Amino acid sequence: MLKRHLWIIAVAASILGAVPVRAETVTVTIEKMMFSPARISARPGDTIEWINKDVLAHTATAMGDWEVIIPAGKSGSVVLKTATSVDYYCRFHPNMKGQISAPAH
Ligand SMILES: [Cu+2]
Repeated sequence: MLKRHLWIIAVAASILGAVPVRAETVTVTIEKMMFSPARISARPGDTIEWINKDVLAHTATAMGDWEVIIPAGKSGSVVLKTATSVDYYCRFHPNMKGQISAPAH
């Protein structure tokens, strides 16, 4: 009986191990000229979505990599391609800064 239970656990573990990690969407709100939260963690394949609640347009710009323009009251998104940490800022308001870090393994 115990052997049978162990076999079921082993099968369940192998099935769970084979399921790829689902891509997630991480949302960042822009309000009062700030990214909130300013620091997020995300994996490659995850979508980062910025929701701009300000009456000004902003960007999320990772220098030399990607840029998302987020009009006033709108949202914009990017699919993360790299597993390294990325610093980004708003090109229109360079004091607005955010960071995307790789989750700890
Ligand atoms: Cu801005």
